[in-house]
Amino acid sequence: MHLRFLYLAYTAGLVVGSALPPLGYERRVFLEALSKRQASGESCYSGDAPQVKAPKSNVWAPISAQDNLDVWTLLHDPATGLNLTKPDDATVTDNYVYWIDTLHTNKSAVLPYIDGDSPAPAKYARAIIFEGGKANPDSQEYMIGPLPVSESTTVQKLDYIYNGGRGGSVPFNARSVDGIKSSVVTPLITSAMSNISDITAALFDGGVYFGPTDDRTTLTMTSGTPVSLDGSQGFRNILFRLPGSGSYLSPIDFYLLVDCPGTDPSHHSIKGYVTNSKFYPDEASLRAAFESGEISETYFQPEDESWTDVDYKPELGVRALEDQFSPQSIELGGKRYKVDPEAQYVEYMGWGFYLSYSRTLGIMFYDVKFKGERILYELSLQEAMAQYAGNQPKASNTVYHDTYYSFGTDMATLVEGYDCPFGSTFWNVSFHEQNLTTVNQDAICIFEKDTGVPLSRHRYGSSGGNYPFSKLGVVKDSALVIRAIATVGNYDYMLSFNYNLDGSLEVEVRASGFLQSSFYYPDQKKFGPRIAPATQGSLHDHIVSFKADFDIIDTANSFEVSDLVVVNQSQPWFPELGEFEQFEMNISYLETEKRFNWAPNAKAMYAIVNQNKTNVWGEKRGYRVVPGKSNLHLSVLNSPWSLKNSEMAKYHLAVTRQHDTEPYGNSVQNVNLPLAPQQDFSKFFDDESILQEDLVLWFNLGMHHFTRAEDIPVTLYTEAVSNIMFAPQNFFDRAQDGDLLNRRWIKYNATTDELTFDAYGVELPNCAIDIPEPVYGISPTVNEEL
Ligand SMILES: *[C@@H]1O[C@H](CO)[C@@H](O)[C@H](O)[C@H]1NC(C)=O
Ligand SMILES: *[C@@H]1O[C@H](CO)[C@@H](O)[C@H](O)[C@H]1NC(C)=O
Ligand SMILES: *[C@@H]1O[C@H](CO)[C@@H](O)[C@H](O)[C@H]1NC(C)=O
Ligand SMILES: *[C@@H]1O[C@H](CO)[C@@H](O)[C@H](O)[C@H]1NC(C)=O
Ligand SMILES: *[C@@H]1O[C@H](CO)[C@@H](O)[C@H](O)[C@H]1NC(C)=O
Ligand SMILES: *[C@@H]1O[C@H](CO)[C@@H](O)[C@H](O)[C@H]1NC(C)=O
Ligand SMILES: *[C@@H]1O[C@H](CO)[C@@H](O)[C@H](O)[C@H]1NC(C)=O
Ligand SMILES: *[C@@H]1O[C@H](CO)[C@@H](O)[C@H](O)[C@H]1NC(C)=O
Ligand SMILES: *[C@@H]1O[C@H](CO)[C@@H](O)[C@H](O)[C@H]1NC(C)=O
Ligand SMILES: [Cu+2]
Repeated sequence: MHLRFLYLAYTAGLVVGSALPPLGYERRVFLEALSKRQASGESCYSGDAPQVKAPKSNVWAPISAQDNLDVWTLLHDPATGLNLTKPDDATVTDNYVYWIDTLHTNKSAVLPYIDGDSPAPAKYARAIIFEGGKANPDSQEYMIGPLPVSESTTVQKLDYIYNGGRGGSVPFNARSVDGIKSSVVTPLITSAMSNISDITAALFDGGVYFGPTDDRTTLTMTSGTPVSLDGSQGFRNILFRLPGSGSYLSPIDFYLLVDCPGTDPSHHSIKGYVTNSKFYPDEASLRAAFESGEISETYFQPEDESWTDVDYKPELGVRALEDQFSPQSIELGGKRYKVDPEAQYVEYMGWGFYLSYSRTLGIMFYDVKFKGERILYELSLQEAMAQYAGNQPKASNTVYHDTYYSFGTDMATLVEGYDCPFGSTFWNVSFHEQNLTTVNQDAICIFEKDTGVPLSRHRYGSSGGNYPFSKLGVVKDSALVIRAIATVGNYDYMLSFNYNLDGSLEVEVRASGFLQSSFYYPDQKKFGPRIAPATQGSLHDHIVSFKADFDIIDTANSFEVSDLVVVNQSQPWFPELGEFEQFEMNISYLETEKRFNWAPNAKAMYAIVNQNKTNVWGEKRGYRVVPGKSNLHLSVLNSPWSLKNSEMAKYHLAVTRQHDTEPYGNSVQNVNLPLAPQQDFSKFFDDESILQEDLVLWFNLGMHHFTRAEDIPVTLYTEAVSNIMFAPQNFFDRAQDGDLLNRRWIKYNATTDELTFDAYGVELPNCAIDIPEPVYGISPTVNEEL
């Protein structure tokens, strides 16, 4: 994977661009010059976060580059018996490693370590191996451990995390489409498209496709997922587009449907051609229609793709005062959080938690404690899915599961001051490709932000005099944010985890980046508006599924439902009213595992409580699940393209009992198996009791993407946002704001006209706001050397 960056330095209003110098010493010096911060001294621009030692080692941490290399070597050792070919030399009928990642550590092995004196659990890797060399070719997943590799390390099939019936085996037709698999189909596509190049050139303004490497080619192709329904068939539904960075917004009205099951291209065939909303089963019928003038095009994609760039557009003019620097959130008083970068551990205002990362799921949180008590064992993304709609063969069948595209590897460099505030702490993420480890620098940012609102306040009534109060208390609010942005092809998903001062925690997803758009058909506006000369914004759903393994103090938890019910009651002191309506809470506990939707009119409150732990008032201690923006589920529940492999997306909420064998809500190659899933989330619901058990809450964020012209050039983060909050519910005896010093307590004595302030010693820092030149902190991807 090679990324190219353009470094921009803004000097006295001039924009100076320079291409990234080549690797090595010069580039390092160049980067240092760019990222150099002002010598601290009197600057408010605080330095690195103070360090802390994590209480325990991070047993969830990703495997190291050395572990990856050792696992790679072990897998390729002939003695291991996997008969592997190096991927660079492999064909579709060889066995080769697709990827290696970290295997989730069993909770049952972790708890005795973090809560007791047991040794740290062993680390394991997982590896997906494409086994095209077998008589019945498939993809088989393995677990390799314990790590580091030693005499006792074994390579075993990784089956126990899958419930579809085939364990870690995925049929060839459903396995991920990598370059090796697609290269088998390319000659047929090239042949079919070359044969009709006169037709496509005439219809599409010179658009021709002679294959990916032919100089004459002026179109690019895309085919998404699924590429199979149950593994017994293989197909590609191909859409052609203009190439280049604006490709997602420049589709043309031409589709090629290919049947391509198995590894042998002699069994592949063209299913048909689609244009002008008509299906032509063979070239002859397409050619006849073309020659008789039945098909033609009215709309054409602009060739200049600059309209798709997210740069300043002079034709929109300049807004008054927009040439001035905008407000910034700056940690003026110095960093108020501590980190252990080695253990990827963070402490902030009573919070303490570990981070982990995987190539498929991105960032994950473990052992989340507030004021020393565990709230969550794990909080992690499980899937980012999208399903499209349209009357053409690309949009109507497209379902994406972004873990299939290794969502975590798409988390990359963040821009200081823009993606995250100036002065944020940046951490890298590393993942493995073959025997190498790639470091995406500065892919996670950590910062404390001013939320812009007070946490709490009250103005106590006036008793006369010159001020409208006798007392006034107001508490400053802030939050620690952990953020990453995954650019999965077209979309830039921003995940923010906000740890709040009051013990609440918010998960937020935003989406920017390109729509996967369609060609514009005037009679198909029910699938979305026209948003550019020849482009329709395709209606689609985004469902982003998360796992929240709550442990409210310990693992014996219950799911409490406080349902608001309206009842007719009479009260002896209002005899004149007879029976009258009131509302009250009907409090109950879910008895067995369940999937369900948010109650209409928000009339039910949900909380994870520990029935055996009460606060000083005798109330059960818990955390409430507070709905936020755009809490939704998938629109279509019975589509063949997402029938049984997308069960995690079909309800707002779900509660299950925690099991080591159910670590994930989805599996990474499930997208091509809608009718015969490798992992079927609905099977988690087998009526196990969930009263005072170890519970997992699964929840969905996302959006029904009603596309609009304002999605051009890219979707706006302001509107494409979804969130949820977890907040203490009788977890404490009172609000957790009493111990915050960043507050004002003002008293006014009207008799003496005396005003007294208390700032508790926290004064406005006397420092210069001395921000270094903007646009720093962009770091290149590096291949780690061992
Ligand atoms: C090993 O894989 C090759 C393909 O790479 C295959 O031709 C051969 O039959 C395999 N050997 C065994 C023993 O399975
Ligand atoms: C995790 O637990 C499952 C179920 O008990 C077991 O099959 C599996 O081997 C364990 N995984 C590891 C890495 O120990
Ligand atoms: C393209 O034309 C050649 C020559 O007529 C023919 O052999 C081949 O099958 C055609 N390709 C397709 C995919 O129809
Ligand atoms: C990020 O990676 C770079 C290159 O490997 C390294 O120099 C830097 O120290 C890393 N940053 C952190 C915070 O670990
Ligand atoms: C990784 O594999 C490549 C190709 O087989 C080889 O050239 C290179 O030396 C290997 N690197 C390491 C670190 O083993
Ligand atoms: C309460 O009683 C009134 C009068 O009989 C009736 O119209 C109303 O529907 C009742 N409300 C409920 C919640 O049962
Ligand atoms: C209270 O909830 C229980 C359990 O869900 C239900 O059986 C009962 O009918 C509810 N009572 C009222 C008044 O709604
Ligand atoms: C509460 O804890 C006690 C003692 O550990 C146990 O006997 C009891 O079953 C627990 N009750 C619930 C509701 O979990
Ligand atoms: C206001 O000040 C007067 C004079 O010092 C004092 O007697 C009175 O108690 C004060 N009132 C309050 C509310 O503190
Ligand atoms: Cu969208």
